[in-house]
Amino acid sequence: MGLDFQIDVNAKFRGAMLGGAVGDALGAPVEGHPMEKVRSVYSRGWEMIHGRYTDDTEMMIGIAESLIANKGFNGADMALKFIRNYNVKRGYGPGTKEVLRRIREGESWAEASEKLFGGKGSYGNGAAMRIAPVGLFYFDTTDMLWEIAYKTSNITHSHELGKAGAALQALAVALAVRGQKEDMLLKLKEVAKTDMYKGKVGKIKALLDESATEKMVISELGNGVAAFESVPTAIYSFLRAGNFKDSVTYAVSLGGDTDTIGAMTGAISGAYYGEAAIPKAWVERLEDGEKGRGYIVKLADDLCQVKLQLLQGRY
Ligand code: AR6
Ligand code: MG
Repeated sequence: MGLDFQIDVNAKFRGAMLGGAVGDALGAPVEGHPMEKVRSVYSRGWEMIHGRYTDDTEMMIGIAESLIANKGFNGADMALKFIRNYNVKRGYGPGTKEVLRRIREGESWAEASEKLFGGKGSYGNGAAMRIAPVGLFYFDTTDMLWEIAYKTSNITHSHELGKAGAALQALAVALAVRGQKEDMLLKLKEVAKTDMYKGKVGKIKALLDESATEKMVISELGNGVAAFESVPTAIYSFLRAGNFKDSVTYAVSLGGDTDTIGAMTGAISGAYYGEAAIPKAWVERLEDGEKGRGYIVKLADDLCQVKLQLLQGRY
């Protein structure tokens, strides 16, 4: 493993984690707004408004912390990290709020999520929005990545469509680390097990081929809080653009669940283009408190170090 490779991978880890946080913070001020309203809020250009991230990034931080501390997946510890980091002001979805409360009150971390939504579990995008560190850590092994993405997701989201969406997002991040943009859809289709996501991957291809309008993208792929209405939209936003800024601003401009679609697009794009491709002004405006920008960069570096050491058989 050459030094150039190590530097390149580290820049991609930083790109994915910072890119996710930046996309989240850019989308946060317009969350839930329709496309036209987003345009008017950002009418003077794509400036970072307040730079504050939401639950998406807070939970992504928990995943990274846990993977680093355990040199891999440890469900009980990951659930604990989610609970320790939990700040109600970050705007958590109702399902995730309930699961974390149940675990805090003593229910098993492995089963609490199964009680939600009449026993069906959540298919919200809350598992996918935070999954980037899993995509990074298992970037070289699709089987492990898939398995750990499901396990990580199941802590809060037990519906198959919630977990499959998160696994797809994780694999998109991994393929981006590997530099596989051209054949990303082919790879995603190979592993997508559900008809829902197979169908969505097909639609992404069709929309790319026909230079679709925003309205078409919203109606075919979605811009909502369900994983199947947002993960494919993030992948599309990455694939249609030629740089980090265009992909993330496009994702946010669609309206709807802008912070999460922005976060997921930012994570994939950052993993592909690397840290240097993220507009400096956005990074500088990103909050930098206790677990802010500096901490996120440190987590990306630590995650990368652990991964590289494992690859070199050092543990
Ligand atoms: N049946 C019916 N509706 C469902 C089901 C189901 N099985 N699963 C999810 N929903 P939730 P999240 C709907 O609450 O995924 C935050 O802003 C239901 O309306 O698990 O953690 C985040 O930043 C449910 O409330 O939250 C994300 O952007 C909603 O989907 C977003 O919210 C979301 O699922 C989702 O976060
Ligand atoms: Mg959010």
